[in-house]
Amino acid sequence: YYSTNRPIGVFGAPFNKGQPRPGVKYAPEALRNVNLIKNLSLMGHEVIDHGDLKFEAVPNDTAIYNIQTPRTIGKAAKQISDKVEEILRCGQTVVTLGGDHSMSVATIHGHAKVENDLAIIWIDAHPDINTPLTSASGNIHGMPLSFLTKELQPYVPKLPGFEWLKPCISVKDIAFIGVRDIDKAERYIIDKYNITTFTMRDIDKLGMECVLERTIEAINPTLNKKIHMSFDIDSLDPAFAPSTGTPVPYGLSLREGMFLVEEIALTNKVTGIDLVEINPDLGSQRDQFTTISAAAEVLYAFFGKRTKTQLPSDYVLPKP
Ligand code: NNH
Ligand code: MN
Ligand code: MN
Ligand code: MN
Repeated sequence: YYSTNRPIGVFGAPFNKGQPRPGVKYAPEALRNVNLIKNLSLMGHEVIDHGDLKFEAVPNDTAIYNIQTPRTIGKAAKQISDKVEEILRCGQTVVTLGGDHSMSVATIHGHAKVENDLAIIWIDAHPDINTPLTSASGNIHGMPLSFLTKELQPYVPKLPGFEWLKPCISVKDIAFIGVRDIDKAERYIIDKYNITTFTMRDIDKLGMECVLERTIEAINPTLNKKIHMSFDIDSLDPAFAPSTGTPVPYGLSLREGMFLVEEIALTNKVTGIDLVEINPDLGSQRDQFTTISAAAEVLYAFFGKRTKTQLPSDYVLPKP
C-alpha cells in the first residue's frame, strides 16, 4: 500500500465539457458524500482537502475541428494544471477527483512541471490518444494523451484556449492497462510508436501481477521516475461501474482493479492520481451507488484499506 510519508492533497475538478454528458461534474460531490476524505484519514494518512475548483464558460467559444467549446475547456484545464502544480509543490501526493478524462491533460501537465521525468499508467477501456483530426466524436476526453506527447505534435493542431500547454511526456513513458475499445487512429498510433499496452486479453493471459511487472519494466525499469496513475472508472466492467458515459463490456472486475492499484502503490513512486468519468446522473440509484462505491474502494485499496490495519503502538493482546 501507499506508505510514503507524503500527505495526500485531494481536490475536485467538476469538469464536464470534454464529453456531452453533464452529470460527470457531480462526481466529486458524490465521493465526498460517502466520506472519502475522512475514510482516507482513517487509514492513517494525513489528508488535506483543497476543495473543488469552479469553472466558467468563455463567451463566444466557437467550435473548431468538431470540438464544441475549446476555449472553455482550455481555460479550465489551465486552472487544474496550476492546482496540481501548487499541491505538489507543498510536498503532497495529489488526488484529482474528476470530472471527465479531458482533465488529465491538465493533471499530467501540472505533474510534469514539478517532476520532469514522469511515467504514466493509464487504466481505461480506451487509450484516449485521438487527435482533434482523428476523433470521430470531437470529445476532448478521448484526446488528452495526443496533446501531451512530444512525438505526436506534428499531427496535433494548436487549439484556442490551450496556448499555455506544453507537450511534456513521451510515448515511451505511457502504459495502457485494461483497454478494449480502440479507435482506428489510436490503433495506428499505438503500433507506430510501440506504446506499452495491456488489453483485457493480455490481463487474462498473463495475470495482473505479471502485467504490472511488465508495465514497470517497460516504462520505469529502475523506478527512477515518479508515476502518474490515471484511473478511468470505465476500465471496470459495467457490472461494477455502470454509471459512466461510455461503458464497455468485458472489463476489469472490481477486485482486479483494486489489486492493480494495490500493486502500483507498492512501487512507492506515485505522486499523482486521477479518478475520472464517474457520472452520478446515469443509471438507476443502485447503479449510481455501485459506481461511487467502486470508485471509492479503488482509491481506498491504493491507500491501504484491507492490507493495513491501524494498530496503536501500545496495543496489548489480552490474556485471560
Ligand atoms: N475513443 C472515443 C472518443 O474518442 C471514446 C472515448 N471515451 C472515453 N475515454 N470514455 O476514456 O470519443
Ligand atoms: Mn478515459
Ligand atoms: Mn474510458
Ligand atoms: Mn511475478
